[in-house]
Amino acid sequence: MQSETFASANLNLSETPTFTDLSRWRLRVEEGAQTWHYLETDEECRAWPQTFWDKYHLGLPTNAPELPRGKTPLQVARNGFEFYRQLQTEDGHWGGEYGGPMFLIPGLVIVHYITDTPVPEPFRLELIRYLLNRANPEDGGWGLHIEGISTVFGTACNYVALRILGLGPDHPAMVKARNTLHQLGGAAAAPAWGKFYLSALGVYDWKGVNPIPPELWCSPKFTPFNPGNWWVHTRMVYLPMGYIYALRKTAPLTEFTLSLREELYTEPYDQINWNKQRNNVSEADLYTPHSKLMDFANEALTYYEMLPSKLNWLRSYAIKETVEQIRMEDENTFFLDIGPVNKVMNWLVVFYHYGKDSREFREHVKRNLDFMWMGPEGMMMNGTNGSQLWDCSFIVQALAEAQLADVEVYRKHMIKALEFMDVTQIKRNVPDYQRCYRQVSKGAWPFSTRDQGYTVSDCTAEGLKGTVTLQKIPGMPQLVSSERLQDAVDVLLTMQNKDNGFASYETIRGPHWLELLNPAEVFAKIMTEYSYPECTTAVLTGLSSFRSVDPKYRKEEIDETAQRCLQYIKNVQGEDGSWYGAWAICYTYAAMFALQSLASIGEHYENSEHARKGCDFIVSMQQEDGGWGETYKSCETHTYCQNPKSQVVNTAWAVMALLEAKYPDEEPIRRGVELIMKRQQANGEWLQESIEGVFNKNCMISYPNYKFAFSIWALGKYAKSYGDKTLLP
Ligand code: LAN
Repeated sequence: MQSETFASANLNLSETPTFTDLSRWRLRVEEGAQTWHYLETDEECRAWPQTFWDKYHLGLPTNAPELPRGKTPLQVARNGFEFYRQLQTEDGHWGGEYGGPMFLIPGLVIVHYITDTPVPEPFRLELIRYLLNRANPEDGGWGLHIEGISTVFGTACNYVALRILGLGPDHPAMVKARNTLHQLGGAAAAPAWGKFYLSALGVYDWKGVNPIPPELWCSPKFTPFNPGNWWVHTRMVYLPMGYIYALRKTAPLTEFTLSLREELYTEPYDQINWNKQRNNVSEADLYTPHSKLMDFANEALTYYEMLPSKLNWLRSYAIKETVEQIRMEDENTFFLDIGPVNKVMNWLVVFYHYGKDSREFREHVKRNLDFMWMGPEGMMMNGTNGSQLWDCSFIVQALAEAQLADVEVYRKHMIKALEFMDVTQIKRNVPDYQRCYRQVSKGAWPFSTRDQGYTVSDCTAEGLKGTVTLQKIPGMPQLVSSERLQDAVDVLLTMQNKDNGFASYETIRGPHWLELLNPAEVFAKIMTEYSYPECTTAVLTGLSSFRSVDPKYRKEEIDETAQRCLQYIKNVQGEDGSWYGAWAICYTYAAMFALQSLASIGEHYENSEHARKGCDFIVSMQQEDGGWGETYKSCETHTYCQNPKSQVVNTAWAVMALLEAKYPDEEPIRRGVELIMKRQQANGEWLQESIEGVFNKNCMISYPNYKFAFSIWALGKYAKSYGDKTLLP
């Protein structure tokens, strides 16, 4: 048994510790990278005072001044920016939490434990605060995301995380969570990724985990089984998982993990029939059941894993390839990796492969910080290293629409934003990019920061639009040259799919039947790329914005691409006139994009069947109070689900959709606009409402900046169509 070195796991606190002093936290930003720092002394605090945005994000009083009440849409938009401009950080972007998923902190904390890397004390305390705050009040468990019902994945993993962070089994929150966990079937019924984390920690048996063969990386590039043909997030998660699984890496047993083995299960650990657990997934968790094909493949591979004479040379070769792919991913992203899941798993592989004294290990520890976000409820782990570029592109377009971008007092904000666009554009293809299955990236914009460096189709398009918008403001510096705008177009033109749409990071490489081999159980549509109305519209409008400043460059190709985008949009409209949104909630989000696509070629309510049906669908969902509100259930169930309370963000999307389509009746639009106006606070802000975003159908994610960008945008758009009328007394 290993010596008990991991300090906090032995604290066994039965009472909640005292959390940190929020007035000592500071956000540091550098070219978009966001890291939170805790200042220990008063002297340090005086030398580095809290900024407005520090206080805002921490939920401390900001003393933002009350503004004269806005009565017209543009006055309200301006008040909105009067508040929001105070949140722009010195590197030009708007920060914000990017939480939602509840399976990120456990991965991080478990790898801290396995690698015996202490969690810095203020972070440890605040992680505890966050997890306690995010437990579901009724049953004390956790879900897949912050608004979801308690699941085994959420409850088992966050229970373990809190235990590692220092809470003892007798802490009331642990007792409550454990009861819920046992009622759900105990940790044995965790879905695949939960089984993986728990096995790596040594509190689940690898025999209970369906095989994760790294050999797939050796399959020929042209076959669907080569992970290079899968959706990039899925392949990047299964890459390090394959290494850990193939070598059955497990932390040495300690008193602590022995105790967890007793706490997590409904029967004695030694009596569990592990082979039977491979397909045991709690009903609360299960979203995508295994196909027959998947079950068959798992049986065959399990049998193969038991053979002493399995192809060991192939396995060694596969592990070598895995290590090489991980090395490239780490180096190419400056150890940020594509997202928080593979980030911590790669860190674990680096621990086993290169050791704790390696440069790779140290770099990983350093860049963990980029994912941590501090808020009033404690510290969370973000779904990416932020949403910097994405949010910045939206707000500048919104300001242009609301006639605020060229207001002299806001010039300094616009210059800062442009500087941020400039540094964030990706200037290179990663070395040997085809060897690591990467899309071209020179000229693209990423979702978050340049270091992360992954091309995303719609981020490139929004970045392009944002940049063009800013550089069109009279007197602005032209920081991004026309060659660099052309580079962005070059990237986009490589990304159209055969079905005419645009996907997220790459073109669709593998066949969609690969979904039959989706092993994740809690997510859907993750095996390949798909085309999306959101991404397709963004590219279409991005190209047209480019054309407004450079009409000649690759003109024919751009024309043809745009035509095909429209065909795609029309093709994927539902019978009822709706479009399904894959990246935010849900039908209102997609309608805004799709109707914008149609409008770009002059198809509106009066002259287009598609636009008419699209509008009628949206109008039919308007709520009594004039707003729109969908819940995340829309995404899960593929039917519009009303949120009992209308939402500012859904309302803004619906209003923009109807305005794009030139919906002939002003009344429903005006009522939506009035709702957005009424929800504004005296200091110009809008308050956080329900969660806005989604991925993989079933997991929600927060976009707190949307309430500013889309409200301002919708108000501006309304004023453009109907004039800046007095709507509020
Ligand atoms: C994101 C966030 C942004 C999002 C948009 C740009 C909005 C979208 O239009 C394209 C897809 C993209 C880039 C996207 C893909 C999936 C992400 C990265 C996320 C939803 C944020 C978190 C999620 C990632 C997969 C979370 C980690 C979980 C795994 C299942 C690996």
